[in-house]
Amino acid sequence: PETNVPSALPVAASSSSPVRDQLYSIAEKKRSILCVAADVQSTKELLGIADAVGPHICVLKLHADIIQDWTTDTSRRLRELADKHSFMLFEDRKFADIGNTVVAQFSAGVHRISSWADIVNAHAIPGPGLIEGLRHACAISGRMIGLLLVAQMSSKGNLIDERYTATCLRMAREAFPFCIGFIAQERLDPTGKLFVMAPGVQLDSKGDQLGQQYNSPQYLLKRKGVDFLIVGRGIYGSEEPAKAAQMYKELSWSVLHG
Ligand code: 5IU
Repeated sequence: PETNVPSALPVAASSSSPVRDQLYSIAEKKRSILCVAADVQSTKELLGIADAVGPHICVLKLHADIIQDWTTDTSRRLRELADKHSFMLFEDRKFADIGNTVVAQFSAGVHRISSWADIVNAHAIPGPGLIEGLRHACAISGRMIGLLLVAQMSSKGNLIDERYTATCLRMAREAFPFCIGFIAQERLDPTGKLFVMAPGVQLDSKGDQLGQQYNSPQYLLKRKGVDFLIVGRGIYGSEEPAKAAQMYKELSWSVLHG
């Protein structure tokens, strides 16, 4: 069923999560609810995209584990660009193991995610121990990091049903303010305190050969009530990523405020 609710931006006033507050403050300042998914495979490309789209985004989403030459220098330079252009770094790690394991996955290994990310996400399937583990690792890092639960997916035939999504909502409420929202395809929390970032956004395509399904910014923002849009290939795969990012930024902002 379609929710038909307008997006919640701005609702920052009721928030007591510093990460959420920072995100909404950046969004307001830059007039951008755009997150670019930079799914490229080298540090050079990643930093190039980040610098090019930086002025137009509130969040840069990445998969550190597809960067073939990742070093601590990659994260250091990414953080410099995030500070230069004022955007947040979202590692799309989709943690999905027991608490004890995700503590290590979050803080150790080659990527040391908790040392540089502002936002991470997780599947809810292991239960609350996973969230506890991530919160613990976050506390050890001494950094403010926000968690998004994957409550729905954009891919065809995914196994998530309404009951699972409703359970995610319950878990997220219990975990606020560490958990600040969802990756989903529609508004889940009627108050908008727990926000939704929606992937599967592109204007020029309906999907890909491997099950991805795309919707338009208009549909997701107006009909489904999501708060932020995630665009990957529609931007980094275009001839001029900076121009494409500006277009998606302006279009999505005007759908909400125009
Ligand atoms: N992503 C999805 N759908 C989902 C989830 C994550 O597409 O349900 I959870 C990720 C995958 C990719 C980005 O990093 O969002 C979308 O990229 P494209 O716009 O290139 O399809």
